[in-house]
Amino acid sequence: MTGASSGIGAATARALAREGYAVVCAARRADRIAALAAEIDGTAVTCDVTSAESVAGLATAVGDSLHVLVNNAGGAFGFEPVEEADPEQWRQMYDVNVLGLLRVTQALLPALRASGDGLIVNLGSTAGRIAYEGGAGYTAAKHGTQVVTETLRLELVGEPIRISEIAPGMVRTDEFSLIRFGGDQAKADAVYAGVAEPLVAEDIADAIAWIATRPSHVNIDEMVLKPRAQAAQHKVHRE
Ligand code: 8X3
Repeated sequence: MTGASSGIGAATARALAREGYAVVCAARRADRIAALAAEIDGTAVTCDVTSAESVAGLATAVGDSLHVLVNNAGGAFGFEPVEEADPEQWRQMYDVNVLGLLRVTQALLPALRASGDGLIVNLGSTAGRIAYEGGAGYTAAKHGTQVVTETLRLELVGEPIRISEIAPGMVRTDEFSLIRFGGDQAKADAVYAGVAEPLVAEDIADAIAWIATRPSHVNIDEMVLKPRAQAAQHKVHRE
């Protein structure tokens, strides 16, 4: 479970623990994952998915066999139109959302294979299905997440590994929008303004736990989740 220190990652770690999994909580913030691991009787591994060395340490900690990999670490940085976008922010988004997934998947595939019944769940987004103004760097990265997931399913067919993508729409978490807007709380809050019930991290965790607990021959290719108030990316009911 990468990105386990907050939001969807932490909620999914809890949901999988409730299903009986021994969860390895991986993230950069050691104090947070230590507390989470203690709470769910899991293991904390400090890991930055943008570092090959750090990911190698995660693979060592995971060991020879792994049933479920959730590639959750990711995020959006910036909201500028293409004309003004910062290439460095785009590089960082590709690094964490796509290359991070690549590094972790490469490192853990042998253990998933060795388990005889592996599952990879990649956290995509509705941003991997559409375009929206100000979102090009993030949508490009999340389209990458989707395509890598599809490619992996083609390349690993015949092996005992299922591959799924979860694509959430509007999910209110403590950090996603705050990070995107560089810590500007007012801008982050405006994303959810008037929306009675955005999805919460537990809704996504619930879906991932459901995917993980289907019988081994059932591959949920992709699941798009949006709150009832969000009919489409730009079509959000606000009261
Ligand atoms: C988050 C969904 O709408 O901010 O992945 O792109 S959105």
